[in-house]
Amino acid sequence: MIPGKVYTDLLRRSDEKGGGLLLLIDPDACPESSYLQLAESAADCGVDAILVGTSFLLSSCFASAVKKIKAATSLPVILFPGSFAQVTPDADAILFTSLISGRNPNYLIDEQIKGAPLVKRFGLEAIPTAYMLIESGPQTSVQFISNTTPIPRSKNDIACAHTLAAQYMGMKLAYLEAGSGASDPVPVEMVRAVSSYVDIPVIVGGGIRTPEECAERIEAGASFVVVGNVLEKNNGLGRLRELAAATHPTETVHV
Ligand code: 1GP
Repeated sequence: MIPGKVYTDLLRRSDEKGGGLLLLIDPDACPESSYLQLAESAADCGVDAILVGTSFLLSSCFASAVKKIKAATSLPVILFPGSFAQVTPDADAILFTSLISGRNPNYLIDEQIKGAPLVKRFGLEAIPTAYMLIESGPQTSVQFISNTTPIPRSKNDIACAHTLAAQYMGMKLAYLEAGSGASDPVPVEMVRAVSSYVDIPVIVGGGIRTPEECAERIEAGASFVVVGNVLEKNNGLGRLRELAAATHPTETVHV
């Protein structure tokens, strides 16, 4: 499969700036006015792309939220779906994930079979992504909903073996996930071990709240950091700017 434009543009941006920041918007987690304000300001704050997704939907209309987010930003909007029901038309691409750290066939292949025809029908760029849950303190929503056991946070060798298998199966990204709002982000040493062991770019997210936590993971080899929860809680555009700067260590700032 030939890598698509969204994927190649994202990697080029990350290469040029030494890393990248992906803003996760969960339309179920904050009011529409708040997430649209984040979407409108994201490009100016230095964000590289917007992910949209949620573990489960209680209140929002997901398709409508994606459409409004897309209209509010010039950045690529990439679906990060919790289920095939979140495959909607008004996005540029989709992280076509398989939850390879788990052994639940529903999230390894069933959801993908239901979602694939929709991806084709909507003309979305599919980015094959190995999704791995990493132990992160108290149980997160994604662990509970997926009914899977995360990779123990001290077991770098297990994370490396999973990621290498994903690379050999043709996946284009590896996503190390602590879970949204996790108390303990993915350890820096695990990011370093995985990033140096495989050739595919590594994304890391879940419970990352500070510029320092972003910078440490980029320095350890991650190509992208994902943040969501900390911005939903604080609605902080200033914080978003700081987090973006911390993920772009080699960016030239013009004054
Ligand atoms: C969750 O990795 C993302 O899927 C982002 O996590 O919301 O904790 O930033 P946070």
